[in-house]
Amino acid sequence: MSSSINTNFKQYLVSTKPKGAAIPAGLQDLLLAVVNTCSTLSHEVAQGALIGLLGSAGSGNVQGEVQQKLDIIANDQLMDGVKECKSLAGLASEEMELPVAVQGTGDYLLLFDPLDGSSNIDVNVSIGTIFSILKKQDPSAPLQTSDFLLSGRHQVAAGYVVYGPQTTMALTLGDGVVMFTLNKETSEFLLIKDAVTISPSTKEFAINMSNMRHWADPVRRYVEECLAGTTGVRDKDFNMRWIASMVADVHRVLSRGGVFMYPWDKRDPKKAGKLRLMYEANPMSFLVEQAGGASINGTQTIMDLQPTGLHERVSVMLGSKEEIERLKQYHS
Ligand code: AHM
Ligand code: MG
Repeated sequence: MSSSINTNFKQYLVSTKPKGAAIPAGLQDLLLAVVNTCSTLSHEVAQGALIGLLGSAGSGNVQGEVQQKLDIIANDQLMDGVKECKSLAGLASEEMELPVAVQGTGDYLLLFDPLDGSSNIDVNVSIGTIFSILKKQDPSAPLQTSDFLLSGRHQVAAGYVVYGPQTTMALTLGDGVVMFTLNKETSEFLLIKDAVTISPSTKEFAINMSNMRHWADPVRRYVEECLAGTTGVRDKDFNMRWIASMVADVHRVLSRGGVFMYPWDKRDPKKAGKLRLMYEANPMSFLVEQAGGASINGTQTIMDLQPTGLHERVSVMLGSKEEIERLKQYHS
């Protein structure tokens, strides 16, 4: 990749050659449609109460979670923004029970969490959109749910847009990670970082500590050792952060290293975790791996998991490689 800082997103798509090959025109179209929609969403998120966007929608989604107005608005806008894309065969969203066929004969499948960090919308804390793109194995066959059930290794692109003090996108096309920031005056995403890398070691971790009593022993051991700092086996003091928007927590990990965990816990032993494999864990794992980090569910690499359902949940531990290796060792 050889794009210069301030290249806009469209210029980047045309000029970059991941693994030496130009990005197929159909994939460029789809990425542009997603990113243009996120630009519109960013302007709306910034208006919040002024345009009546805050508060609950009074409905629930397929996961039994209460939907916020913005969850539904973001979902509808993303569907609308990509529906004319000729290269898109179908899409699936965290907010909808079933996938939707789009052109029927396109090559690509789009999965998204339209508005990640829903609990932060009304308190003006960073939220975001996460997306993952797969190649449909048989473009001519009618769309089925099973078309989407491919491991994370099949992703051809993944990214997120975080709506924070700045609106910033991280993207991978399988050859490193780049970041763009939205110029709100021109509505253009401009390249700000090429070759994003996560340092292998860190002194920062992120987990919802209020769940501590429910954790499995390896997670408890890991966090207790971090908390012991220089008085314990780690012999260094750790800092803790928890934004409760995966998109913002992972953005911090990509920006300055760290570990992010939302592990399986004992509250509901049958539930694999809180986060969704297809809409959250896979795209974030692709970004993290491409930036030199690692991502596991405790014992297995997330991107190697064979999905069994569109809305499947998974235990997630991702970030700086040395820490993830340590967590894996504690689980073995
Ligand atoms: P959402 O997609 O409904 O917003 O839920 C996922 C979010 C993640 O962004 C975040 O890591 C987690 O839920 C926060 O959970 P908690 O409220 O337990 O801290
Ligand atoms: Mg989410």
